[in-house]
Amino acid sequence: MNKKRMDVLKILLDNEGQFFSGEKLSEIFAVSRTSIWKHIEELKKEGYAIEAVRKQGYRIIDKPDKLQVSTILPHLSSKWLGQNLHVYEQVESTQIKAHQLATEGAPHGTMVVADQQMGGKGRLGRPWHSPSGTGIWLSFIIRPDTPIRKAAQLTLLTAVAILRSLQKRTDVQIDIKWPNDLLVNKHKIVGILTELSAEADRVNYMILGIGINVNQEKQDFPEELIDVATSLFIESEQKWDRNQLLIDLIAEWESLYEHYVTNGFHSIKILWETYSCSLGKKIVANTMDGQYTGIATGITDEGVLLLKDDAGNIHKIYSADISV
Ligand code: BT5
Repeated sequence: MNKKRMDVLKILLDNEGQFFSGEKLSEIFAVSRTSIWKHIEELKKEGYAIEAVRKQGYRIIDKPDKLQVSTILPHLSSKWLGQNLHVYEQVESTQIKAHQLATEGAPHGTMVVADQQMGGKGRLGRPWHSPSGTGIWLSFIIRPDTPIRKAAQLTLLTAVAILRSLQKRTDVQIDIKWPNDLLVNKHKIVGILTELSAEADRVNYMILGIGINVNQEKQDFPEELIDVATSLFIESEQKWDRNQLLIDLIAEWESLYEHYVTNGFHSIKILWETYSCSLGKKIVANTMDGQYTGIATGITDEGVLLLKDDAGNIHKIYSADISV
């Protein structure tokens, strides 16, 4: 969408439900009223329901339920996260797109969002169910100046940021399960996939992939997910504006990350511990080198989970599937 049309849209969205005069719009943009009218006609084609009343002007009465640059970009308060934004109707996986962009030199904060993924990825090659019109499937590139051993901190920071941004709008009680799941009543509502490219011991770039189940109804999940997955709609019996949730998440993630860069991981760790549902509980950790059972006693300053077994030995869990 061209810049002027996006700006017209922003004004109408900022004044949603109220009339904004065509004359004022033409003054603001220093164009004729016919030119404004043409922008309005184009916006209608994109799915906006806009009412035009003589002497009163234009007002938006309905927005398309679509993730789109024109609804997101003008409302971002972030300095860099999401400012280079790519939104697709359908992709294989936003992770793959983000990796491609990163190798082509895309800047820190570049974001890829899709309405539908045909081959959404979880960890260890597991699939991530990403149907159209329901969720937020996104990946973004960051280029942190950090050693590899600290990369896990960013998965935990991401979990905290998503939880906080969702709880700004909803009353749904969300818990974090180490390292990358957000749960509601033990059902997964968000998954996070962290991938990185490194040289020697330094991170070259990281891709943070996030899948948020927003408006799925129970029957939208395939059989095998019915008992393990949930969505904001299922938990709150209300449909949510995905563009708005994404705008909130971008603001929260960037501000938490800037805090982390300036002050270190410690306060993020404290937040994470407050939201965690695994700490102090008996857990089973399935790792690459075997299964450990014991109490999750905490996380280290590097984001590694500490598990105390029955014999009192402490194990550091770097990567695992956990059941609580
Ligand atoms: C994850 O993996 O939880 C990471 C998921 C990351 C998805 C995002 S979407 C945007 C970006 N682009 C991608 O291609 N991926 C990222 P893991 O912990 O391995 O969990 C995967 C497991 O979660 C699957 O084996 C299923 O059991 C379950 N699952 C699959 N789809 C789900 C969904 N939509 N909601 C809840 N659970 C799901």
